[in-house]
Amino acid sequence: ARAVSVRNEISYVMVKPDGVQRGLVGEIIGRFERKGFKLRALKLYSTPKEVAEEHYKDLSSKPFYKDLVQYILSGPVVAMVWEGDGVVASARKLIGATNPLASEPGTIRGDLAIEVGRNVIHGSDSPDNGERETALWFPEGLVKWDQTLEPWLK
Ligand code: RTP
Repeated sequence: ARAVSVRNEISYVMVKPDGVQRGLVGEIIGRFERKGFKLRALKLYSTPKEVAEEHYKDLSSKPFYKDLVQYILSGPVVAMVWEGDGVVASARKLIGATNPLASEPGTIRGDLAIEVGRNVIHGSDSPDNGERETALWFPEGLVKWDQTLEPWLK
């Protein structure tokens, strides 16, 4: 039997409204699936203003804060939680640098975006924030499922 991992790291990952509007949801989810992370929660979500403000509260003194909140509220997002060893740092690598013009080709932003204010995706920047953001966006909790019980998944 395979050893059970002692780490249950999770990252809160969100396709932002521009990614949903541009039809990039499948492309983005596919990259996380192919990497091998485990999906623990997923919803198309019309974000409440308080949730957007709380999510970005550390940026509330920045000049772009108001535009940022307005952008997140401009349409539905696809909210997700991905689990796996090292998922937070790995998701940040898959996503690429904040400014899409500086993101490496091969990353989500490097391949799919141009503007920092429309950079299609969010990923938690630390395991603690992965937990905190997950609690904020999924107060209903995560879905429990065990891949090892499903041999056709590997
Ligand atoms: P995220 O949290 O969305 O993954 O982004 P990040 O850590 O790479 O970047 P952060 O500095 O935390 O900024 C959060 C989001 O704010 C928007 N932003 N706009 N107009 C601007 O100069 C500017 N700078 C940041 C981006 O949507 C960024 O992802």
